[in-house]
Amino acid sequence: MEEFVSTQHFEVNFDGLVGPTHNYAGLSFGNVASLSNAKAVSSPRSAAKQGLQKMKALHDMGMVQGVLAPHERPDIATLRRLGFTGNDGEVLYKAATQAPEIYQAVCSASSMWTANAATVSPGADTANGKVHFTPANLTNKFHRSLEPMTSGRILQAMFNNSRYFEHHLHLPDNEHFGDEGAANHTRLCSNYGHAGVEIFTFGRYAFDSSKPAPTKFPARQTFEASQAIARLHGLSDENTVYIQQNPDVIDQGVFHNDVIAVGNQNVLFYHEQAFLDTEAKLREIQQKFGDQALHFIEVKTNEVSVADAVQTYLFNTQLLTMPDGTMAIIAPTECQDNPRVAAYLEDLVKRDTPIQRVHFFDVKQSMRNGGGPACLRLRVALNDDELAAVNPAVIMSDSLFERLNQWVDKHYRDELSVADLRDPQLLNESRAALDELTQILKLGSVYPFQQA
Ligand code: SUG
Repeated sequence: MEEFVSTQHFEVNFDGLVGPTHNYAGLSFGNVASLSNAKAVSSPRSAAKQGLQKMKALHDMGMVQGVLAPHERPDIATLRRLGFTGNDGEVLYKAATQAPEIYQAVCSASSMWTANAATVSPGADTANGKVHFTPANLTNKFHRSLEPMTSGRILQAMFNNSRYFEHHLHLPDNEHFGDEGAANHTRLCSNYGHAGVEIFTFGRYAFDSSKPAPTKFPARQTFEASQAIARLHGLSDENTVYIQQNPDVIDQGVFHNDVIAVGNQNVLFYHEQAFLDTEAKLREIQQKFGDQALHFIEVKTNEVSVADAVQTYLFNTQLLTMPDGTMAIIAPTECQDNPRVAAYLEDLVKRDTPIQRVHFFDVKQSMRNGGGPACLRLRVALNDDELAAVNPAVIMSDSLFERLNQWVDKHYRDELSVADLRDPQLLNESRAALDELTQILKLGSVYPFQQA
């Protein structure tokens, strides 16, 4: 067969590497798993390895897979900003004894959920043809609001070429512009290289309290934040859809839309209760998508309840186009263990949709904090020129997998309790680990401790 050169397009998944302080402090009100596992003992080492196994498996399936580095924790710079003084040891001691809640928050390894690192729009959708990145401000949770500056620096070190990539500052740090990044953003397209429909899902209107909103748990993302991201990225109105999440499901633990819906190419997989005004919104999506028919796969409440979806993370799965063109679901083992969800998935792959396979992964360490397979990854659709401009040291390979496993074995603890977070050694261990990691991933000095 004759070979011809054409532009290729990929969806690259950049997974968050779990940081050395991974723990269960119960920090996320509205996130059922985080609250119900509060104070359990974690295993940073197995958490990191579970994540690496998933990355390696996707690489082995022929996907392009990347790695996103964790953040520096405990976050000494924030503690100093909050008035704790002295040398690093004194700052830690004072914060841990005088303000344990603040201290636990600055120890969180929550940057591992890279679906919340940023919103990304591929070049095919943006006015200037560049790939746009806006780190999420994550204002709703104090421990997460510490992430955007470092996420921005890490993304710039990975996508460091202004010809192809444009980086924005995160939105103003205020609940009116609460932004949770790609967890509330889905892109449908006929091909990764063609302009797609970018769907922004939000929980409430910041400037209009007469509109529906949840009453029990917080709506983390606002309509106004979603609109601002679309403006920054130069998206056209013809290719953008805004959908409000059903406030009732937020009140049942759906703190991000990716807990109740996931999309890829021409498939939107969602729960019947996920959205408000569902029928009209699906029509708008189809109309903006164009002639080609979309597969709207709606899961009914009598097939899978919202409670089962929240417990198993059926929708926090990765819906991936495999190299052979079929789609596969990357699901947590919790889906396999729940008879109703397992039966649903078994039936789904027999239907006439692009989804042909389900692969189960054990990511329990992350799941116990409410982070499934899809939370752990940031999707970036790239063409081959753009991919060639990405820092190659962050792309998964057999040797990087081996190197990162050795690195985890060398630096990570087997067990970590919330009480252990007070151990002053943890800061030194984390810094030593991250310093080495920036060399492995060739990131330069992205952490505050490296810049001091
Ligand atoms: O923001 N959990 C995270 C989970 C984020 C999941 N991401 C997506 N759905 N995309 C959160 O609630 C818990 C941390 C603790 O309790 O220690 C936490 O932050």
